[in-house]
Amino acid sequence: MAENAKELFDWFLASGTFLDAAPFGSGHIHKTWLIRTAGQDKDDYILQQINNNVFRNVPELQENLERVTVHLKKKISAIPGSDVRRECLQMIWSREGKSWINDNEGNFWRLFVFIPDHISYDIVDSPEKAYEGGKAIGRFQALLSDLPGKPLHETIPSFHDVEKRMITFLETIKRDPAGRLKSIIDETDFILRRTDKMKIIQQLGREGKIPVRITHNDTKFNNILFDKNGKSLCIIDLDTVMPGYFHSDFGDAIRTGANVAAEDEKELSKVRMDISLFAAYAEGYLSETRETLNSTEKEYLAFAPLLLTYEQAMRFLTDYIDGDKYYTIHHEHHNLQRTQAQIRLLVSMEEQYEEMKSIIRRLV
Ligand code: ADP
Ligand code: GN1
Ligand code: MG
Repeated sequence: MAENAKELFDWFLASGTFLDAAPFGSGHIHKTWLIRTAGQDKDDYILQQINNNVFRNVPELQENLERVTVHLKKKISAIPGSDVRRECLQMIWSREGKSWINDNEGNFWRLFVFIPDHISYDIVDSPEKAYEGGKAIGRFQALLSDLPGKPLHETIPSFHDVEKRMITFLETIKRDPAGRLKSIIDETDFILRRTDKMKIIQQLGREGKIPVRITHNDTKFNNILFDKNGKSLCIIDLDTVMPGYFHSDFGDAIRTGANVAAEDEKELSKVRMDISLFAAYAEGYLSETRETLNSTEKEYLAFAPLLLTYEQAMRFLTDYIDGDKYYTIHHEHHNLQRTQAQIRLLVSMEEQYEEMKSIIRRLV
């Protein structure tokens, strides 16, 4: 708990009087609190302690966020009927004129305006929401396509570089620092058997057939906030907005938005990809991006969910072998449980891959 939440809050130029603070949300990276202020008509806020083990260069991270949020605000406010206060993530400046503060223990903090009356989905329960989420991600990518100025910083180097992640996986296996390798032979084998197949998007990128664009890179479905009528409001968690392939965003949204079970479901028989959620998401996404995507990007769109689910299984397993250094965990074997659920999800996608491809062929 941020015992000093009031003190931290007072370092920012926020309006309203601090009332209380409580942990908020289900993100795996930062520590997040909701700060409520006194008075019904005043904004509430999201206070975050930035995870600077994951984001090593906080000034660069925040510079990206400043540029991206300013650009989105400008573009969204030009859309008739838009409500920038609810549709854009808004950061609050500190008294020192920065978008973050550094406390005397070396921790970094930032403050966002809380978007009230939103709903976010760890599990998606209808094709309508999947469609709406797809449209929101497609629109987000389009809005950022003309971001002016220099390229964004790579806030996490090689974030979706699956080949590098494979190397890290192998190195971690070799070190086996937590002595867990003997208990995960099947999972390790599952990952290793697929390494060649999973390099294709990167290979096509190197050949210049898939372009580098500005992407979100963490399109977990709960990073899309919805209003109470099921309309998408705002995309949050902008820390990894940087150069990347559109496939990462499409794939990760399907990984999280078309799985009928939780990302860490213990009962593996419950885990599967729902093809109607996949189709609805793809339809919404392509309604915004059909004109932009080139033919190779379209051809490999159906493969993206398999790749991102594979990558995620490998990331969770790497962290498990490494002794749980990266993701927030809620119990001892949480990262293994997450790995197993992602493996089960990938099997379900592999079983439905032909159908996924024919849906995309129909839609593009
Ligand atoms: P993490 O990288 O740890 O996932 P996020 O930036 O996604 O961190 O924030 C964690 C959670 O906090 C989100 O899933 C969401 O529930 C909530 N959240 C973050 N920013 C806002 C905001 N501006 N308004 C409302 N809720 C927010
Ligand atoms: C993290 O930040 P959050 O919880 O939305 C992670 C994603 C993973 C996801 C798995 C910066 O996302 O890449 O896909 O967990 N974010 C970072 O749940 O590593
Ligand atoms: Mg998040």
